[in-house]
Amino acid sequence: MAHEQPYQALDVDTLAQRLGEVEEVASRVGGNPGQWQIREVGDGNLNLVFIVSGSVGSVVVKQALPYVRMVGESWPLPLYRAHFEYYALVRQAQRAPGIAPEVFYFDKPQALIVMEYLYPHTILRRKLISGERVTQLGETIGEFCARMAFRGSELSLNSPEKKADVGLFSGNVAIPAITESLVFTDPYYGAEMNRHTPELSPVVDELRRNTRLKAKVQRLLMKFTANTETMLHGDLHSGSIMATESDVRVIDPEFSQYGPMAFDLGMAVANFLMAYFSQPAHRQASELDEYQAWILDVIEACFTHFDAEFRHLWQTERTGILFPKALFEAQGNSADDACDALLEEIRLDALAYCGIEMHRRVLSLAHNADFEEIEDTALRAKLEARNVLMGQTLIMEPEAYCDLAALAELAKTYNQQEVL
Ligand code: SR1
Ligand code: MG
Repeated sequence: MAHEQPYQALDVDTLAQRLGEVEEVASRVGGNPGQWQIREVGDGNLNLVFIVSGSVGSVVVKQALPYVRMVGESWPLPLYRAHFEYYALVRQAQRAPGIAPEVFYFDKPQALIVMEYLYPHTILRRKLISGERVTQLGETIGEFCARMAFRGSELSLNSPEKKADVGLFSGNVAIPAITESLVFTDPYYGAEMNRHTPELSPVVDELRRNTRLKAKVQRLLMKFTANTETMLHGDLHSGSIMATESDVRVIDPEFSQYGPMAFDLGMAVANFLMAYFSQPAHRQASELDEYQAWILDVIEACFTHFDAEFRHLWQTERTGILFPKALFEAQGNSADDACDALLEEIRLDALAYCGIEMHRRVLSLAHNADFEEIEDTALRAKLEARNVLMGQTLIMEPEAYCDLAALAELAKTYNQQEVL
């Protein structure tokens, strides 16, 4: 059996033989494993991903590699990250049912997870680059973030259970370290693995001279490292979302950790904004305005549905030690103002995390295809500059853009700005 063997990376030639006897896999794929069609489709930064198809159906097999795939063996990365991805998938299924792929089989020593093949879903980032619309995109992501934020916190969970889970996830030390450096620190100085579009240099140099900005980002990093409010997805970019025209799913929670409630929301919105700013390179003038307006609607829906779902859960599922009903409703006091104040704080932090994610995707190691696929580097730099400057504004003065109309206006203003 595969799980009794020492770790070995799978490949298209060995997968059927190694997983063909695993009942949970064989029954879902069907037929003779020797005749399974197997494709390696991993285009992410870290892992192997196979689609395995047979006479009954298809599954996805995801296996961690003991190093960072996009860099190579010179950057080792512990296999145990797959355990945490599995734990996160199980918790997502409980806390926000129907969004994460269903897990069929997990093999800890092999660091592999066999899960639902999402079809005909495709990666959201590709859809946004090619100008497709997805119904209920912002609504679904906003609700997902709210459910995960609320139900993974001590607003809802019982305290011993939540504290034990924080203890469990604190074993995942390698993965947060990547976020701490690549997201929060490297963009703001000439770190070794950084790269950016050469023509963007004047904007980058100025950004890196902004000491107040760096200090603000480090304060947010303090919050990120010290605050274990809820279980995060941890890497909620548009490559971690798959969709059809009308169905939205969230994949790849291997960067999961306990952290601030605002983080996933901010990261998702940043990726919508990067899609927005990159559009002039991907759309004909005739469809550009309408498509960009749609992306701004997605962002608004994401925030408003986060708030609406969070308020709903506040009313209906507030069973933890935080803001107990005994202290409010049972005393004849409404807890609504307390909820509003918390939501305002979450939005402020989400806007600042959003700004940081907008920076790291053009200044640090792992870039977004939205900008990266723009071949004309002068045009790419011009669009990236708008994105970088809006990110800076969001980090420096998030209070000015809590109002969603003001946020949309800010994006439109930068979208018109000739920076380079
Ligand atoms: C070395 S890993 C680089 C990035 O890929 C993942 O998707 C995360 O976003 C991480 O920061
Ligand atoms: Mg990923």
